[in-house]
Amino acid sequence: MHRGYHNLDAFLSSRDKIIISTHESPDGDGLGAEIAFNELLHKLGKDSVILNSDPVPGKYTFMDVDREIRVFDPAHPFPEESGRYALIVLDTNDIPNIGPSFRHLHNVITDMFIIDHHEGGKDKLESNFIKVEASSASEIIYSIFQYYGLVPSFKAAQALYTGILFDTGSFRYPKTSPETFRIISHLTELGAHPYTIYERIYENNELSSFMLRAGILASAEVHYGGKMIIMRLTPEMIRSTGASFPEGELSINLPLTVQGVVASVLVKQDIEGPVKVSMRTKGNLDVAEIALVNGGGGHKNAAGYKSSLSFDETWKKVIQEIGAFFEQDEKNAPGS
Ligand SMILES: [Mn+2]
Repeated sequence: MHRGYHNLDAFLSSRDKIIISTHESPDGDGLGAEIAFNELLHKLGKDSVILNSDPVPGKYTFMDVDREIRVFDPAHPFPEESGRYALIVLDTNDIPNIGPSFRHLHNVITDMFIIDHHEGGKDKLESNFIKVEASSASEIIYSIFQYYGLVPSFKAAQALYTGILFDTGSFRYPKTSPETFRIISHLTELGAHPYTIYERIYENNELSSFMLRAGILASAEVHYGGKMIIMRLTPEMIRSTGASFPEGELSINLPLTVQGVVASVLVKQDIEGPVKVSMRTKGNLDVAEIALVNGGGGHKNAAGYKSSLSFDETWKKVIQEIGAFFEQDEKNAPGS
């Protein structure tokens, strides 16, 4: 059995007040895992609350049936006496990635535990619950229900289904396993409705979001003989369309649908905040290394980091960094 179960059990055994959080710009997996985990903690008799740095994007509000996801507000600390709470972080092990709420909380919380499926947390494996083979944080949360002999309610089943659907790219990405389908089968039996959830997430876009994506796609530049496509998401694009930053971030997946493209890069910046780089690849092109060197994290085929350079400098640098991999690849190719 994965050591994460014992670690979590030991952590929970001496803590009754818990804040649950996830990364900033929360996605279907982070949010789904939070809603289900909050239910699980309540079933275990804990006093738990969900507190995020950013609001729930509109298309995910259907999951938050009881409006239990709170957004951090520096003027109104929540929960009161947050200093008596432990923090459990879901779907990231890159702690600054939790965002503004953490800069407040880390001074007051008693301690912290991580439940995650991303790479890059090697120093945290021993004492947390990090399972990089899992398709999603939601898949891990489902397994924790099983560990405690608990059954998710309809609300939690729908949240976990959404998390797994999102993080597997609708059951297509490499970590989609037979176990993923067993879990999905059970969640469907518990009432999660595949078409309803699909419609909510993928056929529910605002026109502003569509126009933002149109702008991002129009910014595409092709490099290295068609092996890489790089695009931009700028504060100006967000302002002029009225769409939100997370809605633009999803565009990164489109270049990989093109024949021969093995690397997709999105250089992005919200109206406020740092320049960020997201990278998606196919095959052996390991972008987790590039992310780690730059202080970020992620998986071999999906990683990112925050840049300390300007937008244009970051753009040039990441093109070179990806190019270095192609050069290395050619050197290693047989017969050369
Ligand atoms: Mn995830």
